[in-house]
Amino acid sequence: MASCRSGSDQQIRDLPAGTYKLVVSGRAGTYAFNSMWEVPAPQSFTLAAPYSISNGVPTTGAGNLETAASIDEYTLVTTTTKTWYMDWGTCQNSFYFNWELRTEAGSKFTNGMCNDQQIKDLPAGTYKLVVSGQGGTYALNNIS
Ligand SMILES: [Ca+2]
Repeated sequence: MASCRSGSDQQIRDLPAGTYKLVVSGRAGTYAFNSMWEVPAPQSFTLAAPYSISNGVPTTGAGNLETAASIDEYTLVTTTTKTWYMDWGTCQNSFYFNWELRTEAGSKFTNGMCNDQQIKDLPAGTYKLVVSGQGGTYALNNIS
């Protein structure tokens, strides 16, 4: 069903219930299979101005990607079109840290990593900030 490249983690989506056999083959040598676990459902939060996030803020589970496959989703509402500045704080595993700002309809408005960024001319509306990565805590000091 699925195969892996050397050392790369992988998600298997929508695996039907059943009995499976994991078959390992390749060139001679040792290998390690660290673990296999169920991907947690995304956690959802609501952000209010000044839209800051840190471990446990605004509520438990925020600011923390508990596993390498965790996703945190933040809903925020803006009332006027303006340019926003996203001031990201420390992100563990920042090399793999990603965020995406989606419109209410679910399409991507912009995205980025753990670097401060301006979002130009964001129209008023309801948005979802979706955060993913390889696990660890992160902080968004504010969006202003
Ligand atoms: Ca979380």
